[in-house]
Amino acid sequence: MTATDTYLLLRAFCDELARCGMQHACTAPGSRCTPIVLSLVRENRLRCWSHLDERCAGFFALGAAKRSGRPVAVTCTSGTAAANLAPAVIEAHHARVPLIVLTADRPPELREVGAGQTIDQLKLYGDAVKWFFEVGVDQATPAALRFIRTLACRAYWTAVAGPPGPVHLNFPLREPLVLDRSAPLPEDDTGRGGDRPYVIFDSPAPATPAGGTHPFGRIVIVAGQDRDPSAAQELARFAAAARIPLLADPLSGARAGPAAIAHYDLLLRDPEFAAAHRPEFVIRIGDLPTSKPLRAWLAGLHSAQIAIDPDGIWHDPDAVVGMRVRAPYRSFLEGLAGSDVVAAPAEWLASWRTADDAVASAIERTLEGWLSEPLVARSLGEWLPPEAVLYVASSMPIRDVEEFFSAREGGPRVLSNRGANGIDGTVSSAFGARAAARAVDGGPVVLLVGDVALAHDIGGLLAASRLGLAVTIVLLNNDGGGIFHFLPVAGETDAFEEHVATPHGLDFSRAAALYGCEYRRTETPAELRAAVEAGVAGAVTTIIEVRTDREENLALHRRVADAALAALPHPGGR
Ligand SMILES: Cc1ncc(C[n+]2csc(CCOP(=O)(O)OP(=O)(O)O)c2C)c(N)n1
Ligand SMILES: [Mg+2]
Repeated sequence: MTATDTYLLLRAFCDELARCGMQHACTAPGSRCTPIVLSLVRENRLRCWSHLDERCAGFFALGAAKRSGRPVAVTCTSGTAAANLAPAVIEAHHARVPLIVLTADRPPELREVGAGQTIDQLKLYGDAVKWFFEVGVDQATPAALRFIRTLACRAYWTAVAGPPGPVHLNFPLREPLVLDRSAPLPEDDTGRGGDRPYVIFDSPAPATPAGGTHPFGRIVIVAGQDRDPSAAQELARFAAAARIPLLADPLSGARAGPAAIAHYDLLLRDPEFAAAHRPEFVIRIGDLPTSKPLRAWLAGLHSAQIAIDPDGIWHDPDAVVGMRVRAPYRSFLEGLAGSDVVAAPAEWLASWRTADDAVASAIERTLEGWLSEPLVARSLGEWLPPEAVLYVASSMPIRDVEEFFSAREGGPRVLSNRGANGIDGTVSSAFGARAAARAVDGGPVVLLVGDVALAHDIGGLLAASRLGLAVTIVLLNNDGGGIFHFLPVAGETDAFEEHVATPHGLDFSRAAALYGCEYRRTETPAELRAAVEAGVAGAVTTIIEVRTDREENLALHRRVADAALAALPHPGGR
């Protein structure tokens, strides 16, 4: 096996990835990965994004794959470099995001003999990948070229089909790792004509589901994160036409229209409301929303519950779902719309609607005037245009978006790493979404992030200057993990501040300076709006900091919940 063989095979491999539809790849530097990096970079149909840090590279690829809906390749060298991709691979597994991980490795004769930068990379990511394959790179015979072309297609289609997810190919590579410049790569005519992939993968459209009981009477739809935002508008229209309350997480894209119940998280904290609005039938679409009151309410219902998911995934922590439909929900809705389903009684939706509107007014009144964490989340939902992506960090940002976003036609697309709920890699994911957005529709990307999450992935900011990508970062800086004040651990005062809340005192304007970003500090809603509008219209990454106080934030959330409760009608008195 010579360098020519290695490069011939890898060129065919990358050619097939591009033919299948891949647009983006991420690289990280090293010696052993040189042939893979160079082959990806030299494939003109791929846009290769260079990273210093493999953890950032992995999350950047994840964000790009989420935004584009297509697999993204990520490569790195051997050793702990490959281990640094693990968090992104795990998130991709849980969130069903197609990634193709290409790790370089030592050849067999250099394993377990003390060679440098060598660890056991076989099945390194365990069950978090859909498929692992050790690629025996050999002589580039026509048979081997056909094999590697098939392998690339198999990796691509495996990542997208069924539940999408990550696949891992490990490439043992022998020196020399660069080509002899005097010998150009020979032609290779093993590819198919017409730029077609070597293997086309066809999965038949799923049949419209049959069997089970048709939904009836007092129905609610609960819509969580879904991969197909285009179907969300249809869902909102369907719910409105059928007068079905639509409890839609902003991650579903369906929090819009007259049936959208935006504030279910607050409504369902009222035991009287929750009891009086028990449905006869629940249709669950996409992932389960984060809201604890919603989850608890669903768990305590005795209604029929049906879950619709394109992959038939078994998400049901409380074991209450009685029927699973494996189909995109669009085809389920078509089936329902064409059936003799009787629309829910008019007063059913009206009662939800009145309550939701009352809570919305209570929120407005309570948040008015000053810049708080909930107001920032709510305002971004109202200000951002439909072509924008709002990438939301885990912890309080995603909860505030779920609790406070109002229903709106044409709001931003909301993305978040909710597969494993990590606060890691958030900055890199947002930059990845920005990279893919440029190819999709050019819309801006805004990141809503807490200070600990930003500090955790501060290296992700390097993408701003190195890769020329602009993300508007709205930083909620409460100097620590504000979320923990909502938990019983907040009472453990001997260790809480130092070991749980973890204040750090970081001055993020210095991080902005280090990474070549703009920086603004805003104190009022008007200032924030001006800064966000300037940020999304501009071509540079800006960190817009809003300082808040963790204790005050807890108190404000309680005041909003009290105001919401007081705004709801309580016929029996309270
Ligand atoms: C990788 C990872 N480590 C730790 C956690 C646990 N965790 C959840 S929220 C949080 C604090 C986040 O703080 P910040 O980003 O400032 O948001 P805030 O809670 O203030 O809204 C931590 C450490 C996690 N989810 N993921
Ligand atoms: Mg914080």
